[in-house]
Amino acid sequence: MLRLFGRWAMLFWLMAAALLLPSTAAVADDGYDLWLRYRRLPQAALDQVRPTVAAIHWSDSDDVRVQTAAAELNRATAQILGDTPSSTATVPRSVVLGTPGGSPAIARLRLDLRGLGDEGYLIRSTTVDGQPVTVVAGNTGAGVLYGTFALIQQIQLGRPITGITIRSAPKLKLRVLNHWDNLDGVVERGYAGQSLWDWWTLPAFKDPRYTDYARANASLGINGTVLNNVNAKAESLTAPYIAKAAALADVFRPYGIRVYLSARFTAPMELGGLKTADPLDPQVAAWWRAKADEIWRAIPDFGGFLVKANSEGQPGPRDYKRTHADGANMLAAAVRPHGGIVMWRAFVYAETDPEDRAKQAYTEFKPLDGRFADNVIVQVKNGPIDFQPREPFHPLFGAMPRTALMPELQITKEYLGFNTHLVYLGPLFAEALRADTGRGRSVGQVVAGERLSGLAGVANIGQSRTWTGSIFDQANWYAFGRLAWDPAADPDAIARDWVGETFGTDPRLVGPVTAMMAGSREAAVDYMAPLGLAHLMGTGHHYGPAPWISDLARPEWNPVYYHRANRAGIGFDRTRTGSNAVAQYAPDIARRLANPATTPEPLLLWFHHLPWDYRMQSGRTLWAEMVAHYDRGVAYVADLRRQWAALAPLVDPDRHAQTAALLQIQEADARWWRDASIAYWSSINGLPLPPGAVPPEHDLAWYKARQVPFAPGNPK
Ligand code: BDP
Repeated sequence: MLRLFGRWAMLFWLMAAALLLPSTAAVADDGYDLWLRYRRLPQAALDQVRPTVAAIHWSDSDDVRVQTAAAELNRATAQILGDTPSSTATVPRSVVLGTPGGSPAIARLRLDLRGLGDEGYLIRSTTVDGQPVTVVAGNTGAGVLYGTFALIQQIQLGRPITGITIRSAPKLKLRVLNHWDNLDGVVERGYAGQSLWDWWTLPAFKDPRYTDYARANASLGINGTVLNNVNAKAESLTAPYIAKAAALADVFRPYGIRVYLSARFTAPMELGGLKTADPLDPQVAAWWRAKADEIWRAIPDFGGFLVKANSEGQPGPRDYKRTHADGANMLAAAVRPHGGIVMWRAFVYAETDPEDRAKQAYTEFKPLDGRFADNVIVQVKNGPIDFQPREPFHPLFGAMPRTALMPELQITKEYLGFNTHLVYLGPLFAEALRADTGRGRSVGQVVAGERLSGLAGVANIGQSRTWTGSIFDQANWYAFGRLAWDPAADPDAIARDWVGETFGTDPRLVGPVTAMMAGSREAAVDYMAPLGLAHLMGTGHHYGPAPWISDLARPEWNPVYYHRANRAGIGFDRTRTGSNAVAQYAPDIARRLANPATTPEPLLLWFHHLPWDYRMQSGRTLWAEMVAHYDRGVAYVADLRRQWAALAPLVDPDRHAQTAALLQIQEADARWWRDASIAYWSSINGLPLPPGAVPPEHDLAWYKARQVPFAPGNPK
């Protein structure tokens, strides 16, 4: 081996591996290893893999990301093959990593890397000097890193690694996690413990977990992270916090991950002592320019800012009678000299606006199409309201052809049972990205076609040993990353990969667990908010059912605002006779949604107020259909429990027990949602339960009295 590659002056990456790898000792199967669970393969698989991938890999590149890749591959193969690296030094085959620009070894192979862009990769079985090798190449170190993780995945999943050619490149440029982490360590809508960022001990102490976080993200192709909450504190832009962010950026850089910060619009007043934050005031613009310069001095590859403005009490340009474009463009000018970007959120609504909340963002942003600077990307939640179990796609997608838009998904399950419910979000994400805009392209295609493209996901990560508060919530982080790489990817195939990497490839386990995950989101919709209902949860915490709430100060924070149930019927009329939100969609879509008969049933009550005896496709009345959905949701969860129990022999005891316990909570919660909802709807419609339906366990007063004190993630 040494003789073979010696003349290419290759570097021996084992030393680097020892230096680069985090020292965190993995405790057996507590979930810490995520999907990067490099367990020894079964003997038959080992015999196949070992000759091709020895635990020593070579590159002559000095790109830090290629070095990271080599270190990761060494770590993976050493653990998977169960060998110590030195004992395999004589194995005469291996993997060569690198870029043509940085690695003479790769350059000599004259690989066709066209079309792979800055981040794509090629994995190829080939020969060098008559010796078989596996080559992982990209145009940049980032591509090599992603290709290496893809090769590791092949090995983990027992897929062939000889005779292969795998080419892949991301469809979206910005693949970004949004952490809603506060500087005091509390994570808004976080269900996995305190923030991963220990701001108190940064920048001096770089917790090894930061490196493992970066590894996990890089393995999915995630290339950016916004460190702090969109409900931002100005302090995150002070020198001490910039230094802390810089320390994190140093850890993430070798993994191809850039750091971004949420910016508070009034920071020039709070930190700079200015009298205004008016975006058209020259002093304000100068303050932001100087701030950007200061940040880039500390973090040379800083990505830019994320801004929540004029939403839920946050300050913004509207306070100065300026538009969102004025605000975004002022910041964009400040970051432009550094190649930075501004992600400007369209999650904007106001209680002072009597218009249907579902319409407000479109009304505000659509007229601004073409007015945003070219380094601004407008970040739009997948649906028009707020990360509900099911929403139609946001009408802004496809409606702003001269503006770059990036969808924002919520990975943390604020409205889907926190970390206690097993709800795999792959199908929700895919549904949002595949939605037909009525303009010849899906949401995913619209955004992938932008010159600046991206996908944001509100992170579900905290200090929990499982990272996400449960094993199955890891799959949601995973699915987000995979869909950010390829918005057209199949969520079931993603789940299958995750199960294989997380629990092992035993088909007796992979099939059933993938199937459990596949229907779990629909089950949550069924037991929480069937047929297009939304926003029925308890105030503040957003955990359990409270469709009866009607006394909150802001009208659009009350569930009754959304379901509009009365003796005659239920649902929000968004057709011409109501708010006419349907008119915000492309004509074909609008026409279909304007008529209950052509509205997809899963969205029926989002768009229509219908009588309780409205005839559904099943032949049932609407009321009977609603009850059937509640029952179906509860039955699915009961079934999840049974299936999981049966899998005990195939799953390690710790991870099995934790999941079993959470499923028990979920089943009780699903019944709670069903019973409380049915008790409430019956009190409104005065109808008897459909024949055969089991009455709620308690009366409505009991459900109304039930409190959810100290629920996690609820901002005070
Ligand atoms: C809502 C959350 C709130 C967030 C807000 C947002 O309840 O905590 O601040 O979204 O996205 O869903 O800004």
